Amino acid sequence: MLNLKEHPQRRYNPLTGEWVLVSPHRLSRPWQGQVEDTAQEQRPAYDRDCYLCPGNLRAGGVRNPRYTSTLVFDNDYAALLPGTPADTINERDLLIASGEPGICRVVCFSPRHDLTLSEMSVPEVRAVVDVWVEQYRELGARSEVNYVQIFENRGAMMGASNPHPHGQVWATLDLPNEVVKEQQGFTKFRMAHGNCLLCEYQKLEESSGTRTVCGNDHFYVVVPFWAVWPFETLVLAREHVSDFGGLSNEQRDSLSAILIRLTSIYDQLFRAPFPYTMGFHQTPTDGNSDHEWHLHAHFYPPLVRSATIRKFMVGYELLGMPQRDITPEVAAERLRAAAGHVKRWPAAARSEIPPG
Ligand code: H2U
Ligand code: ZN
Repeated sequence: MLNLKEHPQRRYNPLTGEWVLVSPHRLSRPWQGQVEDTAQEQRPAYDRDCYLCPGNLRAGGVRNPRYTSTLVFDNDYAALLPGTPADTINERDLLIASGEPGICRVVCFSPRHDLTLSEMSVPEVRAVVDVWVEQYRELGARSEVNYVQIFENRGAMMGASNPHPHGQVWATLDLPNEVVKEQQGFTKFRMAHGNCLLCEYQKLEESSGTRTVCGNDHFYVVVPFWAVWPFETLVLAREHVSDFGGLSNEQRDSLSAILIRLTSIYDQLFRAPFPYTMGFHQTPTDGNSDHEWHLHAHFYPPLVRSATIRKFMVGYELLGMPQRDITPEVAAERLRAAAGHVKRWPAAARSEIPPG
């Protein structure tokens, strides 16, 4: 009999159709590899050299306004450019390319240089959520935008160029790879079961509670059964909401609170600020109503065991498939334990961990 706590195993990700190798027996392996330097510098509330702080000059020569809440601007080094010809090139089915018009924006979460989402109040994060909703609507309404990818890279380890709290929005003509895979996952599950994959998954996870991290009225956080990154989490809307366009006022507050709660737990786990890439997946803005989506966010933190040891996708993972040692169940347990040690919860983020 396969014992998920003991035996090497493959786990299936029904969202992407990919498998991950889990090796629970390998946890005690010694480590003599790279140790990341996470020396914490004290950050000032305002940094005159920061290109995201209010009133400062950006690289393109534009001066930021003296903003008091959030700020959105077109990325001065945009990876995508509007007006790019969307022509396709195909040489013998071997050399295939197509032009990708798009728009890249930067979203500053706060005028304060020294804060992170975990240290902001619910109304402050709510302002960020409102900007995301606005960006999704505004960019998604353009005929040449079929997908709006909203994300945050936090921490130098994840390649963030600046500690000032900020995220990015990339809007493209084509659906990106991960989105194409997930769309197939939702469709395949609905054809087989007549229901939404993530509605069903959430019910299943909440009934056992084994992988539950936290939750509130409208959102629920789980370490997915198929997680690749050690402390990867999935943030799910409890009701079937397809995208930011369908979020009520209450749901937006609830999302703000859960983001604060989850990032506080992460900060507590090893040492703040915990690095990660996070981002939202939701309905493409291609006007194709056949596709059914369930709004969710992925958090992909790279840390394994401490603030200094990170996971690399190398070796077998590059050539074969992703692999993990600590099981998703143990990771969820550790995140729940960390939650119990958070000293200062922002008032509205204090909601209880669902029993499990
Ligand atoms: P990251 O830290 O996630 O890389 O985001 C910062 C973005 O800010 C980055 O994409 C842009 C970079 O191109 N940027 C500007 O748009 N203007 C600047 O003056 C510097 C950086
Ligand atoms: Zn700054």
